[in-house]
Amino acid sequence: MTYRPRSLLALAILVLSALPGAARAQTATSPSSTVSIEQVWSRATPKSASTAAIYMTLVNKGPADDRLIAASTPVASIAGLHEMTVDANNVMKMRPIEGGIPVGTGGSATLKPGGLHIMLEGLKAPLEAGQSFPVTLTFEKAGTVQVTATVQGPGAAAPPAMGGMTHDMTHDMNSMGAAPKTP
Ligand SMILES: [Cu+2]
Repeated sequence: MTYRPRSLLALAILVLSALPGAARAQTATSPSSTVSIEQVWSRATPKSASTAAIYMTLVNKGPADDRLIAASTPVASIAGLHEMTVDANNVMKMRPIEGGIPVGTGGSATLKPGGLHIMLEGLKAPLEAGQSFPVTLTFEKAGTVQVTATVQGPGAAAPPAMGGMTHDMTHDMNSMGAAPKTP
């Protein structure tokens, strides 16, 4: 288990923010947390888009089950927990997840295109490839964790470190525009 003192994390954030073009750490662990967050990424959006999605992998190395219950980011007015499902007519739909995204002890949960994602609505500006932005995650037990999402190209199916994935389920938030929402 890794332990990162808060001051070291703060220093890392300072250093990283001073190097906008440099490679960024993609793993974050809350000082008191046992959930680590890996590969936080999003996709570039066209200028007219008001929605986007954030993907990541949550790994629970702690002794107790936990769940992601909320998210927020300054780049959008709403960040909701969504899942993508395929109905009986083979139509993909997404809906808010009631009760959050569970991450069992010793387990992990992957948010990825075509599945679980953090839905951004009310984007304040288009997301551009190469850009990064802060995301605050709230876990039932691990509490609040700050992570940084990096923006990949518009059609990216996975973050570069995981390259070579063959199935992009094309949950294309950009073309969905004003997608129907479940009240
Ligand atoms: Cu969604």
